Amino acid sequence: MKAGHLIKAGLLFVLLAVVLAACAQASQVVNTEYILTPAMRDGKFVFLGVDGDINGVVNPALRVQPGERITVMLVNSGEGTHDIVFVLPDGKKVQSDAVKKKGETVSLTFTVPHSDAVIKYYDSGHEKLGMKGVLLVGAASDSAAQAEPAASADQPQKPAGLYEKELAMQAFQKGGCSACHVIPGVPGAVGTIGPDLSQIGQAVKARLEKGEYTGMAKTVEDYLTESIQSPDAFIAPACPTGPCGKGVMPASLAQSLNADELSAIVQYLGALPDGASTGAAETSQAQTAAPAAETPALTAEEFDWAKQTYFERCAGCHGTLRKGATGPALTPDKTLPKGTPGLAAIIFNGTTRGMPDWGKQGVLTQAETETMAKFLQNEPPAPPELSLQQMKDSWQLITPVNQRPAAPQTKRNWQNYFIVTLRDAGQVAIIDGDTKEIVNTVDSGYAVHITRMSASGRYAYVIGRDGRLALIDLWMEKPAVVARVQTCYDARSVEVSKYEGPEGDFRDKYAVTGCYWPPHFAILDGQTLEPLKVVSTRSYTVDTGEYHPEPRVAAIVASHFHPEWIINVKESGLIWMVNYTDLQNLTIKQIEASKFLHDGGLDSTHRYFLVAANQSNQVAVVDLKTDTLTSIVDVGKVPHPGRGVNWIDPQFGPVWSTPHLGEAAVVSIATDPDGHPENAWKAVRATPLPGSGSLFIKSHPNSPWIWVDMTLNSDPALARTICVIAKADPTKTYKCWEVGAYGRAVHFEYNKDGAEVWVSLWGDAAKPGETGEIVIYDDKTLEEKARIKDLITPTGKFNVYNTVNDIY
Ligand code: DHE
Repeated sequence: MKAGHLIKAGLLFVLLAVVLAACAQASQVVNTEYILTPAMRDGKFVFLGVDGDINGVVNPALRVQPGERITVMLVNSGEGTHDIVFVLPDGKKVQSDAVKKKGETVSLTFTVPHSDAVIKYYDSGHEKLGMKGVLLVGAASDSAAQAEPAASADQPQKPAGLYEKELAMQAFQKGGCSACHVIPGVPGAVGTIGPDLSQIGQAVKARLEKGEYTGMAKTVEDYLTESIQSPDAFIAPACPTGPCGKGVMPASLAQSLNADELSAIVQYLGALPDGASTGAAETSQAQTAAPAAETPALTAEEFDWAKQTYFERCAGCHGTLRKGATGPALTPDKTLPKGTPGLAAIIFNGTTRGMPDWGKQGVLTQAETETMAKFLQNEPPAPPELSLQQMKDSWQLITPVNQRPAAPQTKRNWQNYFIVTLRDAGQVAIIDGDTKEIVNTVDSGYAVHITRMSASGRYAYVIGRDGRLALIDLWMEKPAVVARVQTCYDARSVEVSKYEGPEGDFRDKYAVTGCYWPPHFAILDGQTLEPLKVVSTRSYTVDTGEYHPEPRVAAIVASHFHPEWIINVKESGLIWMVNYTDLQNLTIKQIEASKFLHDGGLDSTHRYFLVAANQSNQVAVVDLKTDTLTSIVDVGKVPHPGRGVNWIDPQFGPVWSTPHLGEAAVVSIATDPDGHPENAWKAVRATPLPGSGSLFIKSHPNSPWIWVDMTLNSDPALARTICVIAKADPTKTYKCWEVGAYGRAVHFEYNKDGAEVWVSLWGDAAKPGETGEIVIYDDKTLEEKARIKDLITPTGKFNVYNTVNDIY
């Protein structure tokens, strides 16, 4: 039996079963049955009749007698979502459920009117694209159907005077295609999410001839139409950053285009590579024919939701004023040309350069991604400033210094405590590294970011994304918050004064917070958190000297060579050496480095500080003894070291390494100008990883391993996979494995003696049993030792001893 016959036999069998079931329930007998299936004809989606006298007929006219009961079955023989709707003469609609997968069937049974009538039927998602026909009751004739108007009000005709290519330009613009694809001749079409379409016409022809294509189309036009209407019918093999994935191209795109626009796009792409609009006249026409779309409107409620969600999810990478940093700028000049569908596609699917797939993760729905896309095309609202007085007003001294213990009250080994961020709970857990018991859980700021310890280790400083800082006294029997303050509305970093030497003893004296908004840092009393001074970081960029209204404070690290903090100002690319000996006469030395400074750490001697300039794909090195720039080293795409890792490479000597968000590799920079001058400050080795999306790396001087995650990889299995690299053979990973069956593996920390490694499995706060856990490994054997379960989205873990002593 031929495949077609098999399908038909199967369809009839299913139909019979459905009809029998319907008969059993219905009081009336079904007189007429039809089977329809979606198909592609001449570049359009249609209903195709199956069996009987409508077999093979496109959008067949179905016939019934007045008052009859009819069953229509819809079989999804391809991909894409379809349904069928009948509009009865009284305006009532009879609509089937949707069929979403190949082979899925649905049927409708209803009674037609008792007099002659013409009843329209259509697919609710594909009517405009050609899926429509009529059901003729009694003597009603086809001519009524054929007399349908050529285009309805919501299906505009090609605007008068617009040529095919201009129409295609307008359609590309409307569909937001340039956000994801390279399309020659289309202004701004340099996207890297979807396949490069430069040669698409030719490529499709070859694909159809070779037989590697699996969709329903037979011609280049049908293939291209199908790829827009049913994007997952065939997944192109290669996207710019790896294999293309299912669900990336938005299935809703076809609905935003009318039939002429769709056809114009198909004709344009089908003619590539030869038919691109390359002529200057055409291009300029195209540019004028594709004016920036109108700013989409939002209701006040949508705007407030988007503003809050943007702050919570997006501002960290794109900036409060959306000027761009870790992520690209999102000002209306950049977002309007992409349009709502293009932006929504990126927000839903993410990118391999580190943009999370908010839709796929289930954080945002399709409708929410569209609301966010609209918000991004509006001017960013400017948030308020925060004065020193306002900081003072927020300050709460819960336990004054003289009421705190004079010596540790606890018998526990408090220097082996881990302060663990419970991100979505807005809390930190203080976990005893010896017994693995949770000693206490305390409230801190919203979406807690990092913890740093005072130089003595006694105090933990916990900063939330909302700029709220909590001070925890670890000497208490049950460690508790002894002071709180808010110094920013949006923050990522906190550090303490650690210097002790000829220039004074500043241990446990000051704390400093680094703010994203307002762009400033604030100096506080280290024991009480009383705000003492605020300094704005607004200034000019290192490259073009352009004024930047929002240069945010990224990593802050305390120098051991001078009483100074190294304050990394992200957007300006300046590293500020802030000397804290005299706050009234503050001295700041500005070192010109590279834009988009983010996170970094010290080398093993603590003399050099290495910081990722992430969107510059560089690492800047500063000599903390001389307070001068040592070098700027090119590394891979979007380095993200955390504090990095120090180890001895068998070939190149002492090195510091970083993984990357945008590249599947750990890159090592030689850090020993005295012992290995020929290699110093060069990227000497790249160790390949199975995937990109790494956030953190960690090692310990006693360990033979380097541990690395791939937290933001879009493949869920890789996102929960960690790898170790053997220091003895750093040419490849030694072993990679999945830490759990859900979530994302993120961030490592050693216990005090370097025998154990703690890894977070970052889950979903809304899913009991999968909220997250910490998995503890024996560092020698790599065997799992324990799991601390049911933690709410655990992320960073900071061991008191290792944090005080900058061990990584
Ligand atoms: Fe972080 C460090 C900024 C997202 C967990 N993160 C840092 C530092 C900065 C920073 C500037 C260095 C602080 C220092 O050393 O003083 N982080 C940002 C962002 O701007 C970004 C990209 C986006 C955002 O919206 O916040 C961001 N960070 C995250 C996360 O999504 C992580 C994984 C979980 C979370 O907190 O939401 C996360 N960041 C961390 C951790 C550190 C960190 C655990 C400290 C690493 C260490 O070992 O020192």
